[in-house]
Amino acid sequence: MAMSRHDIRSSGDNVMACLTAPGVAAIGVIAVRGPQAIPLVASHFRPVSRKKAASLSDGAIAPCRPYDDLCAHGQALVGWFDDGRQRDQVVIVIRAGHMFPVVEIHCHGGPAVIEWIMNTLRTKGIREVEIQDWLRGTVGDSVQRAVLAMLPYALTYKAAAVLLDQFHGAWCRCISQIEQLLVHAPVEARKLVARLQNLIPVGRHLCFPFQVALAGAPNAGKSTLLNALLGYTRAITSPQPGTTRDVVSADTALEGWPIRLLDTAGWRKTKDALELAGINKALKIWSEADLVLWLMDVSNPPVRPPVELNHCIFVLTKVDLESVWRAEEILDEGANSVSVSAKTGRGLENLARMLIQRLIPAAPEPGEAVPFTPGLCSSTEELHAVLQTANWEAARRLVPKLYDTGDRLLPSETG
Ligand SMILES: Nc1nc2c(ncn2[C@@H]2O[C@H](COP(=O)(O)OP(=O)(O)O)[C@@H](O)[C@H]2O)c(=O)[nH]1
Ligand SMILES: [Mg+2]
Repeated sequence: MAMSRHDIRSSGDNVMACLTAPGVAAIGVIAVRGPQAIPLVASHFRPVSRKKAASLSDGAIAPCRPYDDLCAHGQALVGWFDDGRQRDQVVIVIRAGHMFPVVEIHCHGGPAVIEWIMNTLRTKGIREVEIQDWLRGTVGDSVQRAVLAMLPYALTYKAAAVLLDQFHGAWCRCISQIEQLLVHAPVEARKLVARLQNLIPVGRHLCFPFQVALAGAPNAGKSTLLNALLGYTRAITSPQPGTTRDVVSADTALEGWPIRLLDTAGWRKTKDALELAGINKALKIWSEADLVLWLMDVSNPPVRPPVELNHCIFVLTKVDLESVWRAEEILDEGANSVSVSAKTGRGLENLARMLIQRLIPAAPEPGEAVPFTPGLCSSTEELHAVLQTANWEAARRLVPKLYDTGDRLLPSETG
């Protein structure tokens, strides 16, 4: 049972957390922290003598002086975790922590060994805590803590790079600059906050993909385009059936940003109950998506969307076939459109580029500050709105909120 956040902060308890993900793995890491962490772990640790460390496979056990050894901070010690009946080869690493030292037990992975070691430590009164609470006790800087909690969920290398930039100070430097500018040059501060505001779409999709719905009449070419886009990006993750049998989703990356493609039911006027259910589901997905690709088959009479779509690109499909209509006759002037053939691949690169431009009008530069948690995104929006009214005093009062990453760090789907 994990402790509540309140407990870990208010007490000098001995606590532990498994730092590695549950599941099958060669190595697992259990970390213990607290005033008694070293002697409690030491009571189950049998080190290999330094002389014999080279011949670890002998199973040699050194005369036991583990406590002294463990007290030599910063060391890695090779030996066994031993409960008197069973033992596992481990490496113990001691690191200086925030207030208390941290003892890491690097053991064999997989749920069984980890659970056995953690159970043994539980009998010593060491209590398990959630990873976020663990970080609260070991990493002093709240922005760095938030990054560490999110990093395992980063969906692409670019997303991870953005998070690491914030870990290395990009966010805090930017906020302190805004703070200073608000005193001497508030108009400049407003420009910086406007830039942060533009980066919110990126910040909201580091651990959660942009949702792009494929929509249009039956036979418009939706499923074929989905496959072509996945093939084009060469990053197929297995398409999974959605909650209804007519929504298929697949995750991919376009230009390094995480994208979820949603293939929705073909739209047409119908009285068939089953088909209507699929269409109603599709309508909901279109309204919630970050972007809808409305597909129109150029080789058949055009079918326009039945509802107003806020974020939409018109995709003229099957352009390898003879067209029976022309875009300028059908689409409003200024409508975003692109012609593709999923069969020949023509236009796919253009479509991918246009799609990313629409989703991410502003991409961060390396090392740039990005509001990277839901809390920081909403505080940025709030500050941006106040700065638009030129109320500098109110803006100054809001700045401390931009150091608070908030508690909810991940969208519920991944969290
Ligand atoms: N010539 C040609 N045929 C296509 C293209 N894209 C799809 N099709 C064909 O159009 C039909 C319907 O495609 P499909 O992707 O199943 O449409 P959906 O109902 O919108 O998912 C299939 O026979 C596809 O092979 C294309 O770019 N060129
Ligand atoms: Mg289909």
